[in-house]
Amino acid sequence: MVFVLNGPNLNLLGTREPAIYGSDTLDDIAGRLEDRARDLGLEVDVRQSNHEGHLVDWLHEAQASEAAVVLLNAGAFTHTSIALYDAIKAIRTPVIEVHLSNPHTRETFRHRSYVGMAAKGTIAGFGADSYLLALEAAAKLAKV
Ligand code: CA2
Repeated sequence: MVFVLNGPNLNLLGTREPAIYGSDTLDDIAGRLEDRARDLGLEVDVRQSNHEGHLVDWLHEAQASEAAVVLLNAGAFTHTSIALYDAIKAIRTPVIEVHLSNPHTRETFRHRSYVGMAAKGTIAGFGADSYLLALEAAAKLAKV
């Protein structure tokens, strides 16, 4: 199982700012991930929350349920959350940081990533394809 965890405001994807985030909704992305996961012999569990603690709980759940990998787009919590940094450090499950945009080409407050400091790796800047590329990396980590 691959957990695909999404943070604040990503429920609004596809409705605003398509120039930055693309026009796919999170449901569209989930559908593409499910299709590719099937081909790879994986399953995905795609979730979204606007609440930091839910993301922390789900990281713990990933470990407890022996998920193979977590893909994490923590939204703006990426740049603020020591709780997410600690949670990623606290679990053995590898976490791949995912972003639609490339935060390094944007405002300086997006250049620091607490998630990236703890994650196995980062894929950013490819729009919805960032998630698909991260799933390919997850398949290699899961050795399927
Ligand atoms: O590029 C990404 O995936 C981000 O994680 C998106 C976050 C942003 O704070 C990060 O720096 C980079 C913001 C998600 C906001 O999503 C929206 C969706 C539709 C309309 C407006 C915002």
